[in-house]
Amino acid sequence: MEWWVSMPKVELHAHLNGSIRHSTLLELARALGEKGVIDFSDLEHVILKKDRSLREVFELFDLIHIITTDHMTVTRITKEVIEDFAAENVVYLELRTTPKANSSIGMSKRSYVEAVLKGLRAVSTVDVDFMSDNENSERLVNSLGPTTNHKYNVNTRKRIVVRLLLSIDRRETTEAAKETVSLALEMKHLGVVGIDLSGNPVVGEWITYLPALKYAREQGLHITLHCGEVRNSKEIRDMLNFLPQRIGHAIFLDEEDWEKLKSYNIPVEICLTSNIRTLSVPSLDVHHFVDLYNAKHPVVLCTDDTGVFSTSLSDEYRIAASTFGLGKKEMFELSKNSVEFVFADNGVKEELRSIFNSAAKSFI
Ligand code: 6MZ
Repeated sequence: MEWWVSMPKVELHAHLNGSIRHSTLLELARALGEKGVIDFSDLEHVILKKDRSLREVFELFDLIHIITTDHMTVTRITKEVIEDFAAENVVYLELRTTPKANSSIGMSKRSYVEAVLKGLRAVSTVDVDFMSDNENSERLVNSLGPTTNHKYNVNTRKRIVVRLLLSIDRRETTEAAKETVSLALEMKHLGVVGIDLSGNPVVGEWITYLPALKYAREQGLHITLHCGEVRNSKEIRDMLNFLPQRIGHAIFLDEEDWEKLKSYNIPVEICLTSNIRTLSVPSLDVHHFVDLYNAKHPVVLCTDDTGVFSTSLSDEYRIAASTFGLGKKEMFELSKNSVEFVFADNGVKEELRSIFNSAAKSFI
C-alpha cells in the first residue's frame, strides 16, 4: 500500500457535504433529474468541473444541498464519508456539518443531526468509535472484536474514532446560530465536541455570530473559525482576539495578524488543495504553510472538501512533502502532532498517542 495512504492520519477540517463521493453525487443528481426536480444535463458539467472560484464553490454547495438534504441521504453520505476516511487510515475524524431545517420534508436541525448520527452507527466495513446514548454516554465501537488493542496495523480491520462539530453558516441569523449551539450542547454526550463557523466568507458579519460563539464557549464547547479566507482585516483581528481553539485557512493575514496568531499559538487547519483550487493562494510554493511550519507554529493538514476538490488526506500529505521538501519522518511527526489539537477528551487523545507510538516503529 502506498506510504501516504498507510500512514495513520488525523482529519480535523472536513465538511460532510463537501466530502461526498463524486459517484454518489452524480447518482443522486441523476435520480433527481429523472424525477424532474433538477435538470441533470445542465448540472453535470457543474459537478464535474475541476477548477472553481470561491464563488462557484458556494454555488456548487447550494446545488449539493438540494441533492443531499433529506434524512436518508444525509445518513448515507455520512456513512460513506467515514468509510472513505477510514479506508485511507484516518484514525480520528472530526467531521463538521451545518444542521439544516426544511419543514417541507419534516427536517429540523435536530433531525438532521440525528440522521448524521445514524450514518455514523450504520458503518459496517470498519470499526467506528462513537459516543452512545445507551450506556451513560459510553464510548462504543461497532465491532465484534476487542476494543482495547490500540496497536496500529494496516493489515487488520480498520478502526476510526469519529467526533462531530456543528457548523454555523455565515448566512444564518444570531437566533439560528444560537439554535445550533443549543443543539450541540444537547448532543455533547453523543460526540458533538464543538462549533465551527463557516460558509461563504464574503457573506455576513462577525458580530452576528459572536453571541452564539460566546455562549458556546461559556458552556464548554470547543470552537474553530474559518478565518481569513478572504481579505477582511477587521474581521480577522476580531476573530483572533476571540481566541478560538483552532482556525481554518488563515490566508489573508497581515503582518500584525501573523504575529498575533503566533503569540496566541492558535493551531491552523491547513487545506492546501482547497486554497489552490479556489484561487485563494496563487501557488503552493508561496503558501503560508511554509512560514508557519518553519516557525514551529501548530499546523494540521486537512482536506476541507474531498469531494468538491477531488482530494484525500493522503494526497494532502504527499503534496506537502513534495512541495515543501519534507521527508517522511517530518510528515509522520506532523501527522502525530495533530493529535494534540483534537477536540475530543483526554481518553481519546491518549489512545491516539498510543496508536502513533506503535506505528512509529514501522513508519520512521
Ligand atoms: C467556508 C465552507 C468551505 O456543512 O453542508 N464550507 N465554508 N469555506 C470553505 N472553503 C472552500 N467548504 C465548505 O458542508 C458544506 C458546507 O460547508 C461549508 C459551507 O457552508 C458549505 O455549504 P455541510 O455538511
